[in-house]
Amino acid sequence: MAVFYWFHLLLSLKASILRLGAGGAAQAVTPEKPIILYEFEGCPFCRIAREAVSQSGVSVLVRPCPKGGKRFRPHVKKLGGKAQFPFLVDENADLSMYESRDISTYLHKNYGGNRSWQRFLGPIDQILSQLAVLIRLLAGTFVKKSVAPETPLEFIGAERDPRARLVKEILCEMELEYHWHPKGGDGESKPALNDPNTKETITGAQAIRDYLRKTYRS
Ligand SMILES: N[C@@H](CCC(=O)N[C@@H](CS)C(=O)NCC(=O)O)C(=O)O
Repeated sequence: MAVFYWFHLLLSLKASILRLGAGGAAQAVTPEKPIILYEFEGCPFCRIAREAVSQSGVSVLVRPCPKGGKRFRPHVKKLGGKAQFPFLVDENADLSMYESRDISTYLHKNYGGNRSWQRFLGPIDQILSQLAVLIRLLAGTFVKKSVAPETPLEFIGAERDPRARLVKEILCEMELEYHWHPKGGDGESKPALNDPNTKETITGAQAIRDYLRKTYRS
């Protein structure tokens, strides 16, 4: 219902304000082989990694790992030895890593953008990220039942964009794998979703949320 959407959008805007502007989208960079990010929206450390993805402009394949999720969580344990998030796998460099700060440094060094000044706030940065999780009422933390798409979806929207956050929360809770492009190529400013499985393209966060629930909720 529209009223709920506006309520969540207001809270998401507050979450973006708490992040002091971090997570803007830089010029798009497409890596040769996929960079895979295992993460979940309701994790304050994962947000720091996502902000670095957005600010470096690099496209990544997101494999959402909400608490209780069974689709991708086991991959992380198998690949890295423990269930800790965020976890990044870069097939271009044949490496994988835990630790949000290491991921942030690595992405900026190898793909572009600069470390945001918010990182220098140290523990305050982490506290603000945690507060942003709380202000979003823990959205994107716990798994919801869904049907897995055969081919990963494609989503365009910056980390800083409060509307994009509302979509990523649903993608996360439903463990829907997606290629995340922080910045689109055509100057379109609204979040956009391409679904290669149904060949549909949807723009606008509310419409995308409705589409995901209608198509993939089980
Ligand atoms: N120092 C790590 C901390 C990562 C961390 O504690 N992540 C939590 C989620 S916020 C985690 O993996 N918890 C285990 C779980 O969710 O199963 C970092 O900065 O990346």
